[in-house]
Amino acid sequence: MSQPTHNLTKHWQALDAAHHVHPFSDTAALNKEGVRVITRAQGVYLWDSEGKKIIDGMAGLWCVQVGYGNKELAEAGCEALKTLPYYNHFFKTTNPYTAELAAKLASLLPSGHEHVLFANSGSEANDSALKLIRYYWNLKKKPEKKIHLSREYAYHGVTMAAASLSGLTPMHPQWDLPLPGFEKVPTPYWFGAKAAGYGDIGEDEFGLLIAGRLEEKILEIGADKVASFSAEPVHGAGGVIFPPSTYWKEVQRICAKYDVLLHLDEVITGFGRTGEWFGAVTYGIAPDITTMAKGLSSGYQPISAISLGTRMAQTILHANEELVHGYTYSGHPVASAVALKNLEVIERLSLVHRVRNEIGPYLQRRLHETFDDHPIVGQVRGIGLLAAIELVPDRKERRFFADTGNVGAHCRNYCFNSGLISRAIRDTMVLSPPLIVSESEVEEIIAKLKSAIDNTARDFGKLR
Ligand code: PXG
Repeated sequence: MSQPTHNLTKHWQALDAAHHVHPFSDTAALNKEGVRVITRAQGVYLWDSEGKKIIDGMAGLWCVQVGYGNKELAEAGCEALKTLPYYNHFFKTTNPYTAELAAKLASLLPSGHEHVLFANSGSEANDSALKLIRYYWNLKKKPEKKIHLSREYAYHGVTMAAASLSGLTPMHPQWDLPLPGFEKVPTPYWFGAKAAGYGDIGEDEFGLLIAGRLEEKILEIGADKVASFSAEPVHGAGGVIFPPSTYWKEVQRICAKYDVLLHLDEVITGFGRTGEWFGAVTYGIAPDITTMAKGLSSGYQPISAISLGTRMAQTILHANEELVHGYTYSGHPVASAVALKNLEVIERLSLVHRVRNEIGPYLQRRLHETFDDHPIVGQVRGIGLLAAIELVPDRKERRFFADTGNVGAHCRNYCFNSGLISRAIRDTMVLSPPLIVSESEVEEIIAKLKSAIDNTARDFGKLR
């Protein structure tokens, strides 16, 4: 595989076209275009089957915290595969890797979160969290508290419940979702506020106003019927949207006032992405339940977790009955071993500190220096190693391009052709590089993005 040939590319493309249905893709259209075959990766770089080198500004799907090709993680997985390739936790059993991982997570999580359950993906974690929330209210003898609130623009995954929880509307019609019992509230997307008809409102004021919409929704439904409010500390796939400084405090006040459980989806924001171990710390949030995946194993193995805060743990762990839930692969030994090693590596390399104090501020500063005055950039925003650049027709106005997504897709194609992976969400270019990215690699990402945005501006008549 180290010297891929054109013939092999065609071979893999043909097999894939004949048999593989791709996630979030029009597979028939993709097959006409020809799928890209990624064959190896090292550090922040990927190589395709034609030998093209690509810098990964997205850490895979927001998950490869320690970068690709980390030998320690590979060896930890290999060792577990040889020692205990599989066993489950159903029959009065545990294994050393999973027990140690649970304890390690308890030491890193926000205070009060001492207990974790394991699953295999972010979607499963969120699905499990909703079940645990329902169970909690049943145990509390408030079975009528069953409505799950979440936000527009939220991405929480694709199972029936996680997709119902998600607020990205294209995720629903194909599957007759959301299920009954899922309701949405607006999100404090300040950059879009003017276009959405909120006028020239300040960011902090907007944060309070939108938090107030949560309160209105709870009152409209009746607090006695609302089970939970789910949210990402920062929206990821919905467009890398950061909360105004007023927002989370007010949301927590409202949840406490109406006895609504707060479920924090840390699938993207966990494990250093925002410069703390968890987004809860960055934004001062005390959740009742959290879900995590992705960076937990740096994506090297499929594993996710759900942590219970004191209140939920005390109730659920003292129910004096069996918890009728769990997956064949909950706390898989190989995935647990890799996740455990991943957390050890993140700690030993001080990656969280590095994101908060060094490489995160460096990335943010360079993005501002490069794009603040660009004719088609309306806003540069970010924290840690998470950033977004809003492409707009006029940089002075918070207004979007008419044909949403077209300019973003155009820019993303330029990025890819120059060997950079950046995501376009609508017309927002987003970055979420591995936490080990160096300053010179940040410069490479920014130079390629700059050239892609310049070319895009030229093509749309905004730059000569
Ligand atoms: N919660 C959040 C916040 C996520 O970002 C999930 C849950 C679901 O995780 P799983 O492991 O079930 O995929 C996610 C996943 C994108 C993209 O295009 C983002 C995700 C997944 C796939 C694509 O940005 N996030």
